Amino acid sequence: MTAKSIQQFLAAARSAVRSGLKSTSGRILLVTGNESADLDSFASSLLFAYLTYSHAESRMGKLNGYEDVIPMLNIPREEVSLRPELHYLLTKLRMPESDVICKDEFLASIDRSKTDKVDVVLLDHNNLGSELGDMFGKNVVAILDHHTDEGFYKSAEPRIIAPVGSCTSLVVKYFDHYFRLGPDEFSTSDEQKDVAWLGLAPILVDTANLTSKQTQEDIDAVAMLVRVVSAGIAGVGGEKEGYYSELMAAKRSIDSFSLRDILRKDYKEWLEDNGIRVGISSSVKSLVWTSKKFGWEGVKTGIESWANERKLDAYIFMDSFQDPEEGYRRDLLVSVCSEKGNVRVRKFLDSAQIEFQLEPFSEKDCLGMLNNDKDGLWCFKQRNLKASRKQVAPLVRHFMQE
Ligand SMILES: [Mn+2]
Repeated sequence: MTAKSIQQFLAAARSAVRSGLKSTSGRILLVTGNESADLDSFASSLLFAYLTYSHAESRMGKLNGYEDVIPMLNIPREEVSLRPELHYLLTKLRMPESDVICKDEFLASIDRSKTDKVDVVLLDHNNLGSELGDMFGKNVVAILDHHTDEGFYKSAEPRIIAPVGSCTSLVVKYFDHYFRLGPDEFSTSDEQKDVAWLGLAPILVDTANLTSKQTQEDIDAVAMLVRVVSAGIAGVGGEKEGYYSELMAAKRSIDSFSLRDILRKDYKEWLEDNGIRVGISSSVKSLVWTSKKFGWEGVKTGIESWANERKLDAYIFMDSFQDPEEGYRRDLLVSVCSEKGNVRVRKFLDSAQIEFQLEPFSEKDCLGMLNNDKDGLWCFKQRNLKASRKQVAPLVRHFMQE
């Protein structure tokens, strides 16, 4: 692999995967984000892969000597179209969507009997999922993440797990020698600018343009990246805001999606040791919007068939959106999907009602979405606005593990 710009790097990795990683004799470094494959997972893994690859010599023996460094999107190819914000970002960066390497393509390219040739870097998660975990769980060599530490892969180096707004901020900090401009540096190359735009996207989206969940690391990373993208350009200032609104508009443009697409678009699932399986979808459109579009009966049936398809014991749908009257809002739908899930979900609800300040829908909002104890299906307005899936998942998993 030889490449200079990040576009060339991705194209070279893609072509190595196309021609078959089976045939490479050297070692392979797989760099992957989590299965939601959101902008943070995409950008953090691509940035980490590119900067590791292009700075291999200068990192003093860390993570070098790999024949191929492969950034991988942790979803099958057919799910890429569910991410309009990714499409927007790729277009802005002049990267063909077909250059992105998806999980099914990577797995088809390697020799599955020689998985010890592959080392893995985890970005934006710290526990490799079941299928990849079985294959590469022993080979995790580095982790940068901002989820709850599940305590695996203790020998990974670096192993940085910190509660920042966006995992990408950790990558920017880790490679700050690439992004930090000296006091006398007033210009940056177009290559560097593209890399900085890539880094900015998830940090702005995850922190709502530095207004929510941002930590000092996110603020520092944005400041550093903005200096890179605006270096040498006179009279700038507004691009960050424009970029953020375009990313958000792209992310919300899911009007043509089917309900199944909405449920699987930003979805995470956990299989506990006791065999209990729980899934959580996040949506950028409200439960009321979804219910208006598909009808409440349609939503219920859709959830039921998704739960059947995924063999779930419990299912949660979370939304976050701007309400014209109430401002930023969140809702939580909780559903029992099996006998085994029943007691556990109810125990979770007892805790969740307090922890996440859940409030039943009022008659005027509910569009038939009445809580139904008999069906094991409940909808709430979530008044604790800080609790995203990062907080909801550990709590529901705690009760599923019992
Ligand atoms: Mn993330």
